[in-house]
Amino acid sequence: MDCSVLQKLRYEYKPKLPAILAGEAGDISIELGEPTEAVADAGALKELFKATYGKPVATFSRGKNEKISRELKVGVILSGGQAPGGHNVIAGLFDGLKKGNPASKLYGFLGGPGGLVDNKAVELTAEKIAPYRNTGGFDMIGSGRTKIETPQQFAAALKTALTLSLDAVVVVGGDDSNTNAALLAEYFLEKGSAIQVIGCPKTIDGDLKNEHIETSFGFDTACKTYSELIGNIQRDAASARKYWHFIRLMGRSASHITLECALQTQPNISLISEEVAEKEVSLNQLVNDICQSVIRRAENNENFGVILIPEGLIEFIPEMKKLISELNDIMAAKEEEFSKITSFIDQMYWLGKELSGESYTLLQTLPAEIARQLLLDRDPHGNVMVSWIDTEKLLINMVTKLLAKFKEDGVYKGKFSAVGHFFGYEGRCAFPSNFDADYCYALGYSAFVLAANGLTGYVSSVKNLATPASQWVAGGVPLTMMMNLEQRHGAKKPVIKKALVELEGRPFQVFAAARETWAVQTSFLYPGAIQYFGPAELCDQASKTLLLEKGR
Ligand code: FBP
Repeated sequence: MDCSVLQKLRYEYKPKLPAILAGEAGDISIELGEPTEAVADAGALKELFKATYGKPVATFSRGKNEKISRELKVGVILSGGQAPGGHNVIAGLFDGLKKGNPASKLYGFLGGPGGLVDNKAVELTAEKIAPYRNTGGFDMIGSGRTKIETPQQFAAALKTALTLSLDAVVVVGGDDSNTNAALLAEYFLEKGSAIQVIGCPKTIDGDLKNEHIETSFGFDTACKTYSELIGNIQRDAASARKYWHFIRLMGRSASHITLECALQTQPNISLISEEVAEKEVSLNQLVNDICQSVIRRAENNENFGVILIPEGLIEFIPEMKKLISELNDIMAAKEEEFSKITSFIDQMYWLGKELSGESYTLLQTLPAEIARQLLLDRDPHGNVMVSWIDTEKLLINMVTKLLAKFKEDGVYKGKFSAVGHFFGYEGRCAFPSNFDADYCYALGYSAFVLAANGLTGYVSSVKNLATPASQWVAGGVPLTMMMNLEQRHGAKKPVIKKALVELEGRPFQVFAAARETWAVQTSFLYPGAIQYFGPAELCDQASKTLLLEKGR
């Protein structure tokens, strides 16, 4: 098979493992802590998860453990958006299984959770896995966003697992997919089946994190990739001195990616959605703030700059949030009726009768292109597809108009020309950084240990990530511990609580302390491309967010 030089060298890379996982497989035992509680809504969740609620946190320690050498059959699913390192989760899981017992088997479900429902699986062998080790992408088995939610889908999933005589299913996914894993674990037990379900924390968005999950995999690589691109644009902007670049970054609701990229590259402005919500900043205020930075830089003859915009921003601007939430509820309740209205004008007319007066007026004042994007389909979990909304264009449009007005009033004398960008897919399948390659391999390996020990309703956890990999701490966290009830599709549903940017947290505080300066003075940093081979301080560094959160 043809491959690039980097591909070849990455196939040979040996991920670094926590010391506990690097030794003999049979030498890993499990310590269980105290029963746990959900982050909120404990009573309701106890009712919904009768069999799996409140399990203890599991930590691995040294000790003989015969369960590790059990012959196992495990199925693995890659769920949701791609994130660098998914292939290494599979490689770590596979290597663990084979080390435990060479007769154990791993199956990959094709195309995401739908593969489990429809029984589309392939056996994953050493030969199949070899060309994917330490590479980006999810193409080994594909991914999908099917949500297992109907009784028929749950029954079909169980049927597939029984047909393949599986001992466990490992779901590699974000908050929604791990919520699905928790529901599946509960369902299997409820139906009297011992088939276990174990999750793995994936998502470039970085919003699946808590005390036990220090980061989701893929965040590190995606942010480093975007930061390389932002740095390149900053150098172009500082060379040409004629454009303001508005760069929207993926990340769904949370602004972790934008904050991390801001810390890595020091652009002029970085909008943080969580702060916009907290301070109830209106769209007009936001636009005015951007204009003030443009004006002050123009006074220094710097008619260029870079602005980072989190893709979820629009959902956090108070008046937009209200509009989107009304639209979500209306579309959940009257999906069929709405889907029959085909023209945009008719859709707007219909919404005039459904939305509150305030929200309808706002919808009408938005550029038609943005209004149209807000009315597009929701994802299977009921979320508005924020990656389809061109917020950077909306801001460029509004900033251009306001600056023209300031010019008329004689307040602004500079030149303003803007270029919009959206970075998302560029970062999701990059070769995983050493951090992600090591972390994912360890997550996969830990998932094997959890499976061998018969645990279900757990997510694989590897902690202490700000230290060298040998000091990482591996174990499992009960999924119900991370859950609460939230409004989805017009009803309260159990979901894993998304971790948004904490304004009191160190990453935001460090950024906030410097941003006034960055807004006016050109303070750009140029991180360059991810380095895979070389000294540890260049190649193995975790994200700034993680290091700051861990007090480094
Ligand atoms: P996950 O939450 O599934 O990991 O997805 C992450 C993400 O990349 C978001 O940042 C983005 O909004 C979304 O996926 C885009 O979805 P799609 O790949 O379906 O276009």
